[in-house]
Amino acid sequence: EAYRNASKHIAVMAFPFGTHAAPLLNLVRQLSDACPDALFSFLSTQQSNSSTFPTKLDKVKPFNVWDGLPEGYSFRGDPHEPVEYFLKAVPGNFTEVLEQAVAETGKPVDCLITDAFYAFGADIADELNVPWVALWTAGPRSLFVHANTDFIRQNVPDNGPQDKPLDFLLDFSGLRVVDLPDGITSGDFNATIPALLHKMGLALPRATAIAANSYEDLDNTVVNMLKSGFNNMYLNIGPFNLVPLSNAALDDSHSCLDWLSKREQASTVYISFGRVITPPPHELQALCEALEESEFPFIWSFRGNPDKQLPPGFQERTSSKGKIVPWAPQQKILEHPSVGVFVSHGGWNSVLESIVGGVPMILRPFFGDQGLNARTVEAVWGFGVGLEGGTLTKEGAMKALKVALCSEEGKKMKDRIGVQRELAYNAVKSDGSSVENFRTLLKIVSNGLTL
Ligand code: U2F
Repeated sequence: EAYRNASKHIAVMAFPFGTHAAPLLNLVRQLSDACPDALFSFLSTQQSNSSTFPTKLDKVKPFNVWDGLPEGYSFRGDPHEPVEYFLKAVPGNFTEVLEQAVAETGKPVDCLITDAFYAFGADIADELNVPWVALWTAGPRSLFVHANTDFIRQNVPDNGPQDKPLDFLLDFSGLRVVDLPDGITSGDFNATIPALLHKMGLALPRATAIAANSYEDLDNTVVNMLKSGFNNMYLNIGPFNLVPLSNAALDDSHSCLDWLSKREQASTVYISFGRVITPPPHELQALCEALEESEFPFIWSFRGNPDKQLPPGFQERTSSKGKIVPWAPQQKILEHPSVGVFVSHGGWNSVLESIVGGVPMILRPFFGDQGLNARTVEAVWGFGVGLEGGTLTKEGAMKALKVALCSEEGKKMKDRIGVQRELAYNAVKSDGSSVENFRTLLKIVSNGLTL
């Protein structure tokens, strides 16, 4: 019924893995609230839709696209495998269902919103003659290196030193070749994800607008370079963690907040390596030894089975000081006054949540943008510490914990992140830059404006 009275039909194509579809759906819900005469068709896999759609939404309708998995497929533990299959099925799986959505609604598409990963969004939007809006769910710096991959390759010699500074790029001199995502200057350029991101970088200048989960004052030089590369239509509309929280983000079924309230101010270590990563056994061992010996209280959101993967006896010996849980309300934890440091993989959402909580970081990056985020936090923004050699050792972890929790440098980090915290809050005030950028985005989406 709602469909018949709608004046606009906006199609949305989500990337159904990791922390991608949920922030896109949140954005769509905000756009829908601000533009009540529009209908949104949200295309993702059945699995992704069923976990991201909380309840039935009035003007946002989920459509399931094929996940690309061969018949009878069973997951064998490699998280990359379903992604590879899915990416073999795009864009055909999307365009097929898009036709269905148009037939069902009786309305042609007025605007296309996609995850920025989908370079094919440019072609589909061209064909339909509608604006293409892309959402980049990570930070500006990682987007910048994907948009400038060819230039970076020209400036980094093959097999050159990994510690070479990226000083041929403005405001990158604190970063090194080794901090770049795999597949920019090293690794297999033709592997699925590097090839996808390279294509994305080449296609994004064709987008009517690119929205991103950040704010103007964080990494301003890089933001300005992105704007000039993207026809001034690079729009920071974050941090998304300052908009209302999802149920998963509030899930405190293991009573972490209550536990934290019994700790002293800024005393506790929060540990999480994101939604997928468990560090290798020797690093888990090293971190456990560091925690046990340094005796700081800790909460650890652990992916995997702690009984099998942590050293024997560790949980019993630390039970008065530590709490290990399969899921934690991370944002709430980082905003809790008892938390003093965040041991993290450097995922973009974690960086933003640390900023909003005002908690300095210890970084152990693993893949993708994490190395870039980690090094930027440490060397450019100065509110976190890396680890010697880039991995967790007992001595390295103990040193980093002491720096963050009980040193002058730790206090300075806390001050610096406090400044960012304020800037982040300012960005989402009613006259803040992220809110203004959202209004610009809304005009494009609701009026079907093209460049
Ligand atoms: C991928 O990152 P992840 O999803 O692994 O990591 P984050 O970007 O840091 O996001 C993790 C989110 O999960 C939440 C946490 C973050 O919002 O608050 N969470 C929680 O609420 N409770 C828990 O116990 C554990 C996590 C990728 F690996 C990164 O490199 C990218 O930067 C990122 C964004 O594209 O996606």
